[in-house]
Amino acid sequence: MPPPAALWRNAKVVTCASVADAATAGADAIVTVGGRIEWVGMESALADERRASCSAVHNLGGRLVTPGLIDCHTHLVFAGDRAAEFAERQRGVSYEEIARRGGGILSTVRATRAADEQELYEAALPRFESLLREGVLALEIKSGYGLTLEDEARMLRVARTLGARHDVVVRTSYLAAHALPPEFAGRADDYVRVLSREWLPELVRRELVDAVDIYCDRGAFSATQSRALFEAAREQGLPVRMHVGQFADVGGVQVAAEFAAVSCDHLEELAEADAQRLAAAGTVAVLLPVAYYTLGQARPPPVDLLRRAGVPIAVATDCNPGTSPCASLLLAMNMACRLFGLHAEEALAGATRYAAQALGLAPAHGSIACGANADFVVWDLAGAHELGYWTGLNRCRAAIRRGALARGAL
Ligand code: DI6
Ligand code: FE
Repeated sequence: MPPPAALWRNAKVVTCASVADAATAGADAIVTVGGRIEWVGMESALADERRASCSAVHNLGGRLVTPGLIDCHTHLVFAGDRAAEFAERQRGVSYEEIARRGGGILSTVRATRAADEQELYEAALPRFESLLREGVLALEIKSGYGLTLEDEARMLRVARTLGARHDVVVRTSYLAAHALPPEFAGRADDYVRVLSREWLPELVRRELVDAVDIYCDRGAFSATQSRALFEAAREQGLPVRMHVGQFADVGGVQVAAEFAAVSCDHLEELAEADAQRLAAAGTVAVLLPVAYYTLGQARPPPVDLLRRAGVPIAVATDCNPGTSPCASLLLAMNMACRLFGLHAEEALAGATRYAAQALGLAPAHGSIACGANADFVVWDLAGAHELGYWTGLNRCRAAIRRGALARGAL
């Protein structure tokens, strides 16, 4: 017997197949079969035969439908919090100064190392669920607060468990190159060698790593160290990505482009020639406006330069305890519009189509198209431009995952 087909009708379907397709509804009906989208278009053009094959018909009441949202950059697995540092920063101490004193990332490393797997899972769960309530159906989760083989492995296992228990697509990124752990103080090159040559192959063997990331910036790792890591990633056949240009341009983008990185994230500091390099390499620029906002940075990423160069732009939460204590992708979209000047459709495409590309999930995810997974969201909103307009108001009505209702009600 063929799998059952369903017709989802009377909808404003914003397909997000491109930025232009994230602006307005290009269809009013979807046919799903066995967890995939078999057809999308105007119902008036639906062939009688195909309509007759649909054993279920869902009337969506004229509501907005978008692809499932995708948060392509999170550090949501960690223990503890850094609220005290937030208070310190309010009194004028800088993020980089706090990090130099052994606070910052290393303070979360201490808390995360002290937490067992169950504690880490329970700490991450509210953040994870907050994203799901907003219609997030796929997300990336990084390691990077363990900084030993087994502590990184534990973070990555928790990420896998979150995805499996909630039927959400989770892609992991190995970010041991996040900060220099105290055991390696003064020996950054040694640390990069160990995490690249010893830990990475072992974590790949345990099937815990989908991509490799590095924090390449002033006060973090260098372009040369990034190259060493990326060579090891290439030997493992893994895609690479890079936190780069958050505070300073230390030459990371050139290395990222050379390795055809799937994404470069932050990019507040980006040279014109490097924007061209990203475009030529097919690398997605992942903008993280909540981190920019939390740190009160002065210079936004050069969005116009990215547009002119033709670099695909994604938007993500960067959910982390230091610079982005935020578990709302809708808020990140709002801030991408208000603080970085993204257009509404660019923010939506950035949280669907291009987020999927950054995670290697396109074209199966991130757009409503024939052959894609039937993962989409029904909103109590009149149009896609309203998604990044509201703050503190979540109008996600229902999430459909692989053609079945996963959350909410129709
Ligand atoms: N992502 C990161 O990994 C660092 N900044 C960012 O945007 C910092 C994370 C942290 O402070 O814990
Ligand atoms: Fe980050």
